[in-house]
Order: sequence, then structure tokens, then C-alpha cells
Amino acid sequence: MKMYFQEINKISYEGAESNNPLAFKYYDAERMVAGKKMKEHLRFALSYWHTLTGNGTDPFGQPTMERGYNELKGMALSRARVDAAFEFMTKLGIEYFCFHDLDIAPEGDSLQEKLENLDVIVALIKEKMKETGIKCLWGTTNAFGHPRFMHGAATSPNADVFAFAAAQVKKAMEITLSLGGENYVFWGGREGYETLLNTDIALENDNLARFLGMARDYAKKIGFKGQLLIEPKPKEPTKHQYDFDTMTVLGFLRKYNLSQDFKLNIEANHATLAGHTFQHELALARVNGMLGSIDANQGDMLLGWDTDQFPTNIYDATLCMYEVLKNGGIAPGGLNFDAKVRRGSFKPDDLFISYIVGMDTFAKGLLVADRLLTDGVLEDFVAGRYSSYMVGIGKKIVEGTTDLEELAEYALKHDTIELQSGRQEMLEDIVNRYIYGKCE
Ligand code: XUL
Ligand code: CO
Repeated sequence: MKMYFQEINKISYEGAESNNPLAFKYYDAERMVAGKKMKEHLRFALSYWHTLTGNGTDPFGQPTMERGYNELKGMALSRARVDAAFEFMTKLGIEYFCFHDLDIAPEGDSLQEKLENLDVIVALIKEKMKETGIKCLWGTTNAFGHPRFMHGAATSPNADVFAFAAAQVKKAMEITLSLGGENYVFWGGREGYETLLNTDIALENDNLARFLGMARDYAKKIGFKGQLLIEPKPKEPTKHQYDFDTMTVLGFLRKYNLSQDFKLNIEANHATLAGHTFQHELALARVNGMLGSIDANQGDMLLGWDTDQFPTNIYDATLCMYEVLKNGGIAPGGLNFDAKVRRGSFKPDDLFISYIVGMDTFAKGLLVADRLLTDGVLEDFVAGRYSSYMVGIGKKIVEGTTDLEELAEYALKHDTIELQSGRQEMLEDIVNRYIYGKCE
């Protein structure tokens, strides 16, 4: 079998003092943290699209990525990418992957040919999974790239497009099931609009719900036990994506009676595009029992689009893992690196270095978050801040045993109110100090 990363050996843990860019400084897969192995907390996954099919093109320029399979085409290229993917994951110790149908096999000239191509590659992937023990975190379908989806898929004004997308999702779910996928993701693709002058948003939203309902029914019918996930994103490619953010999706799912069947896949860069922090989206999903999985990446605060950079921001990673720990873990979801190397980082070892930095950032974030939670520093402060709801009139408010009249009477007698400081800067300093050194 051809090797695509011959010059790179298995990546090992060397510790925080190491200067080797091709070694882990914090990610020590078997290390126990809060009763579980690091790798069980983090459940890292490779994104097939950015890692194997991404070639460095941007709207202004041609491919840049130096890859050993660049000369190949069609099915030969798809086969080579399978070999490269499993070599890469094995060397990094990544135990999961995520994919779109079209990442793994070429379109073909007809729907039939596309389905047949998929069957051939899926058989190959299955062999590799058996050989390596690597698993599928989630599958999805690409119903946004082909020109037929220019006006959307489930929200296209053309019913034939709706049907085509349905055929694709049906197949992608079957594949995900046959690969033992633990989740299935719906990212909105082009489910949104550019102008209301040509758009029936009521019908489009109803159709999106109909589509998701049919997908849920089919998943049940074929015995897919994985978690169904929706990945919110506010804009790009459409001006206004229907799955804007956590609360928008939650409202939508509740309206159409779908909230029992779906959870959310929260992506860092989508959160910031929506004008939220990553933690905001994670926390709202968590407190509503909807946190399903994570697309780990980061955006650039100076740019208004989805740059899908590898996550290197320790502050955000810490607060992400804080939410994950408070959620009782992320399984059956995981941390999928929906991230791509910059166009100028075109060498094969850049791919390894980027994953290593991302994995180290989240491993360190996990250590800091665990220590923050064990010491209870933030939790204790927050509990104290709301302590007036534990007794007296506050307790009655929470228990629903009071009303406006009683509250008005109470307020008349207690109109000299003493407030406490929110101590934001003090708390930020505490987080900083835990990041700097309280947990090696
Ligand atoms: C797009 C995005 C997708 C989904 C899968 O912004 O994040 O890659 O994660 O379709
Ligand atoms: Co994503």
C-alpha cells in the first residue's frame, strides 16, 4: 500500500517542555482526568472534507496543497484518499472521522452512478476501519455544492430538488448506518434565502421541517440508533440561514415537534458569526438538553466569514471543555476538527502540525476546565450570586408559590436594596491564573 505521509512517524506525547512540532505537548490519550481517559473526554474526529479533499483553492486562486494523490482522478483519487485518511488518523491517534457523501466518492454522470461509486468506497472504508479500529463519528450529505442546489435543497422552490436531496440523505444515512456512525448531521447548506422578494419563507420553513421529519422516520425504519444533529449557522452561503443559532433552531424544532429527535452540533466559528461566543452557544444547548456534538475550529475576529481555522485559542477551548464537563461529557458526539490549514500552509506536515496544535489546545483546555470545576471557584461564586433565590421570597418565586400582589407588598417593605458586585474582572483573572499554571 502506498504511504502518503512516509516521512512522518507516529505522533507521540512528549510533554509541555518539548519543542518538537510533531509531538503532543498536552494530549496524552491514556491520561486519566476526572475519572476518564483524555481521549474519552475529547473524542477527536478528522473532517474528511477539509483534510482530504480540501486543496487550498480560494475565490482568488488555484489549489496549493502538496499531496501525494494530486495527480489522480475519479475513483482512483477517492481510493487513494481513503488510504491517506487512515494513515493520517493512525499516525495522529485520532479514533473518529466525519464525512459528507461527496467527500469520499465522485458525483458520476447520474444519480445511479453516484450511488454505485459510494458503495465501492464505503466497502473500502469498512475494511480500513476493521484494520485500524477507527470509527465513524458522523456522516452527512453534501446537498449544497452542485448547481441543482443553488436555491437550496429541502427549501428549494423546486420539488424535484427536494426529492433529489431526499435521495441523497437516504443514501448517506444508509452509509452512515453501515459504517456504524454514532451520529448523523444536518448542516443547513443553502437552506436560507438571499431576498424576500422571491421567497416564500413560510413554505420553505414548513418544507425544511417536513424533510427533517422524513429523515427521522427513515432513520428509525432502517434501525439507525445514532443521534441526529442539526448544526446552526447564521449566514454563508446564504445571506440568512434558517438554522441561525442554538435558540433559533430550538424554537424551530419545538414548533414542528421535532425537539425530541434532534440535538445540536455546535461549531465555534458559526457561533462567532452569529455574534455569540462559542461558550454561549454551548451553554444554551447544554441547559436545554440539546448539546450533541462539537465542530472544533475558530474564526478570525477581523473577518466576517467562516474561516474554519484550527483552534489555538486556549481561553475558548477551556470554556468549551468547561461546558462539556458540565454536560457530563459529549458522547456519542465528539470534537470534530471542522478546520482547514491556511492556503499558505501547503506542506503535508502542516496538516499534522495543525491537528497536533488543535488537539493540544483542547487537551490543555480540558485540564484547566477540570481543575476549575474541581476547585469550584466559578461555581461557588455563581451559586452565591443567586443565593437570594434559595430562601424567603426568592424561594417562593422559584417554587411558583407567589404572585404579583404578594411581591408588590414585599417590595414596599424592602425597598432599600443592597446589590453585590458581579466581579467580572476578578473572575477573568481566576480563569487566567488557572490557564497560566494551576494545572500542569
Ligand atoms: C459549513 C460546515 C459544514 C458542516 C458539515 O460551514 O460547518 O462543514 O460541518 O456539512
Ligand atoms: Co461544521
